[in-house]
Amino acid sequence: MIETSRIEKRPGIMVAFDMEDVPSAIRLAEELSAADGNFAIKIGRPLEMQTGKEVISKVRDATDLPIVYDGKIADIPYISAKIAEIAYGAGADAVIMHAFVGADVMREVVNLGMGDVITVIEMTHPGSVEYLGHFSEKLIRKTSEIGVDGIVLPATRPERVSALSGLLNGDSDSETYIISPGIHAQGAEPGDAIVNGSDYEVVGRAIYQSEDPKESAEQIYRQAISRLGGV
Ligand code: FNU
Repeated sequence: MIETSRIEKRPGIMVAFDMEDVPSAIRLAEELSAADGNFAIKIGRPLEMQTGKEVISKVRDATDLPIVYDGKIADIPYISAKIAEIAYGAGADAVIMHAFVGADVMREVVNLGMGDVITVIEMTHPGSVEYLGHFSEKLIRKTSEIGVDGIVLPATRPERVSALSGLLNGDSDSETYIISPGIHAQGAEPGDAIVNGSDYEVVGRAIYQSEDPKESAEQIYRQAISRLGGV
């Protein structure tokens, strides 16, 4: 089945919705729809746990921006696909799952054909490379083979974004987009990942905890894009 991704492979900001207050999430979704820049929304577990899948539907009703459900799915194939199916059914365009759980789990979720699949290759925190660091190259090759739509690489380690995105982009036809958390609250600066080959920088606290989240999102977008030069 050929499906068109709603998440375009071009530089942008994916705003992490980890606030625990549903009305403020809906408000920010509405505001971001009118914001200047390329934005997507990522709904994390702290927000999801407030109401369950309904919050995905409520955000869906509030905006046309792409919505990613960040459940970091990591279970057996049947359960992983079930979680993904519920998230897509509620209105998510994409789900985030772990790659380390294995090719069988990734295939099961991809084969649903209900939306994008984004796999976590390497995380932003130091412990991510403590045990699994050596597997990132292997995981990228496997995800490319399976045909996932997007991957997660850490803005906190720009040199890894550069090296690992190079593996993906070695295949010049690659449509796989890269999303990179770690901006501000975890120490990276806007643009650190994008200049190294990432497409979306994921930003949570620096936006939703700021006084004017829409303005902060637009400002971070401008800062990241300006580092590409001449845009
Ligand atoms: P902020 N996130 C992350 N690191 O931070 N999905 C990863 O390696 C990863 C993620 C998410 O620090 C995290 O769950 F795979 O407040 C949170 O939603 O800007 C967001 O990215 C970062 O939030």
